[in-house]
Amino acid sequence: MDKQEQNYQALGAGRSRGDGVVKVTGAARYAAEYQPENMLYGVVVQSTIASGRMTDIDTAEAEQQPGVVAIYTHLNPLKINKPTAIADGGAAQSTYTPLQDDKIIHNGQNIGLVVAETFEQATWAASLVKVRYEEAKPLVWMDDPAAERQESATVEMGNAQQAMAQAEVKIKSCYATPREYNMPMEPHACIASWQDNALTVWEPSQWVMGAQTEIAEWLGIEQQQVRVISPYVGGGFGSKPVPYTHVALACVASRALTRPVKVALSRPQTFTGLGGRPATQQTIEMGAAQDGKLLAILHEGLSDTSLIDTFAEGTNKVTGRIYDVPNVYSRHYVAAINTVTPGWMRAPGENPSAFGLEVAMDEMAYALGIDPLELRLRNYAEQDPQENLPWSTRRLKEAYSAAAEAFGWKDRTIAPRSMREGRELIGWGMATATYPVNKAPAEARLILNSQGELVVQSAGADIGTGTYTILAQTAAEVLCLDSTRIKVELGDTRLPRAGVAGGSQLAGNLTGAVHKTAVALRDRLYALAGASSDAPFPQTDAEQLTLCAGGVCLKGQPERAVSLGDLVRLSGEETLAVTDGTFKPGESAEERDKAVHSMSRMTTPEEFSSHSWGAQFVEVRVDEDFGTVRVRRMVSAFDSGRLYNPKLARSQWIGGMVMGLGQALLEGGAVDPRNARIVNNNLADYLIAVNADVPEIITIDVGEPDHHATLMGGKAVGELGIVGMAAAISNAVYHATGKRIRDLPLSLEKLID
Ligand code: MCN
Ligand code: MOS
Repeated sequence: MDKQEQNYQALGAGRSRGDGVVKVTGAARYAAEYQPENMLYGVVVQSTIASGRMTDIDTAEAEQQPGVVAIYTHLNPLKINKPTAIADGGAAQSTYTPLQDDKIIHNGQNIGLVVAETFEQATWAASLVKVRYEEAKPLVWMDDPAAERQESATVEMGNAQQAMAQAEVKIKSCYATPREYNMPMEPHACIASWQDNALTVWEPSQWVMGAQTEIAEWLGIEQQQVRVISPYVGGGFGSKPVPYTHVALACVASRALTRPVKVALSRPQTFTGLGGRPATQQTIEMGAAQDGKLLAILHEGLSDTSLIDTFAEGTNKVTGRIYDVPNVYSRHYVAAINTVTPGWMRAPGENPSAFGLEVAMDEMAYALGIDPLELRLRNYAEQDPQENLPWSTRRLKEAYSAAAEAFGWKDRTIAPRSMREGRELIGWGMATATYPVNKAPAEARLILNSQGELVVQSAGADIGTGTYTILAQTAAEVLCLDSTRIKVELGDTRLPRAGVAGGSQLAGNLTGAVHKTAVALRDRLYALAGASSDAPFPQTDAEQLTLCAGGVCLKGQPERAVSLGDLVRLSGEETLAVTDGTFKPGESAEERDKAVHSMSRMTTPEEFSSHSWGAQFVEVRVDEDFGTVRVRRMVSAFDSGRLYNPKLARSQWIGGMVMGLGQALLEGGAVDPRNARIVNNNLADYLIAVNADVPEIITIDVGEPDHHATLMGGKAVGELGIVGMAAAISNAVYHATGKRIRDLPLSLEKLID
């Protein structure tokens, strides 16, 4: 990049967030902050048992309260159609439809909606709704033999049973993670407004076109009748890929009452109004030769799901992928219990899968008496062992050595409890992180006006990640404009087609789409500058033209540039708009729609195996008397390919690492065994990491552009940082204390037990 390009703050520059100022000044409007006229407030009623049926709902007293407009239950239902699940080509994570019958399948199930003139009136009236139940014994735990099991994913390589029998050194352990909750700052809240046979929904969304699909299905209307608006999202972490049932209730109520209806879940209601990461259990048996060569893995995992939907938290997503293990036999099962359908949470699958595998690697290192990093290097996979494909790029060795060096790993003494300072036991642990590169086509529109101002549009979301910023940077790179002056518009179904901000792929998908569109716009500008006889550069080929700061000029003659605004004026229009992207030319509108309204086109690169990689090191200090664990240092080196914006990529990586710290030490839904109710359903009792828990964090970028992975050379960023953290911390706690804790969180009582 030359000096001049750097001034454009183009792709690759570490500029600050374009949406930063509106967010910190409060000018950015979130879904529930819109104020359509004549709005009503809906409050959701949730069940207080986990299993059985409702025998009666008494709403008489509630109906008489001031301001109450309507109360909907299964006794006077509004019709909600069953949506198509993501797995079946739809967009729903849960297919539960409230109000349609008397069945109770989980505690905290949305069973009714109270609508009133004010939020307070609706809240009060909802508290007076009396539900009578016929209660059945709930299935609370996934290992209950009565819970129906389904096999969901199998990985089979070589002959693991046989190889295991011959292995000289073996370990076998069970690992567990509890139900975890995404807990974004912005709780789930939407406004639905039915007017003139069409519905507008302000809904915080990682995927507005998915929301459009599901809402249209619920209401039995055309997708075009639904507009979803979501310019800003106060975090999702996987909990806002698609709308949940409170949104269905808001939409049908608005249609029935022909007034806008706002429904905001209270924080406790978000614990059961939608899922979180399901609980997992896995058993890993690992066999190696004395020299540390891994020979076999036998693995069986389980995660919980609801009685009506299959959501698998694949505990074997990384089991056969990271190391060169010739023999792997791994199965993952789901068990159906009385819970809300669980869903995505940052690195679904990869995260618990890596927790098991990476703690097992540490256990194997100790069984062999080999340094844990050395063991990983001895089993380095030079190609993808599971797919038998070459890596597109894999700078994991570089990540190991850069992070180990920055951390000072060589000074570690291997024996547990061998490092201490005063009363504090010191533990150093490490783990590997990985996340795949996913891809899907997308579109963008670029609009240039006669003042030379550029707007970039896409339906894709910015959930706090940096989409606004990197799309301006992409256009800036092609068009030689200052990216900080380019306006970006996102998160609206009226904007050009885009898929989900999930699976850490949107940055790659949208930078690709904007790049292609910017090139198309540049070609239009060259044509305007040189095509006709009265053009600024009459009868000049595009090859002779170039872009220079704010204009088009002949190559080598930047002093005689024609401004972009003037070129727009030459076109005879006020603006020049170009829509393009990464769909194959000639693909029909229907095919394009299907691609972004479902996940049918989400793929991974074909000829190569493409993943991001990371090496994560931590230091913990454990108070020997009290058992308290503090993470003192976190050092991670990552290979995410080319970084579109190193400042924002670091922000993503450290966000993942902090979330992983919370997962390791604090997080876990506490389930009441009597009634399958989540007891700690609020942010006072459901603990997540806060600033005081977070130490110095060092991140190191070891990536290189990977054009086999994506058009612009970047790989996944958003979920990578969380993947290895819990294992690294667990391993560090073992090193400090000699105590191996295999079920998260690593809470105090488990340590002093
Ligand atoms: N980036 C980059 N270079 C790359 C790739 C990405 O600089 N090669 C930076 C960009 O700033 C980009 C961001 O990283 O905007 C994330 O890019 P990507 O990895 O493609 O992830 P998505 O845009 O698809 O975002 C979703 C991802 C997921 S799946 C979860 S879960 C998650 C995450 O992002 N939830 C988040 N990060 C989050 N960050 C915030 N603040 N809030 C959430 O809810
Ligand atoms: Mo992220 S959990 O894939 O939305």
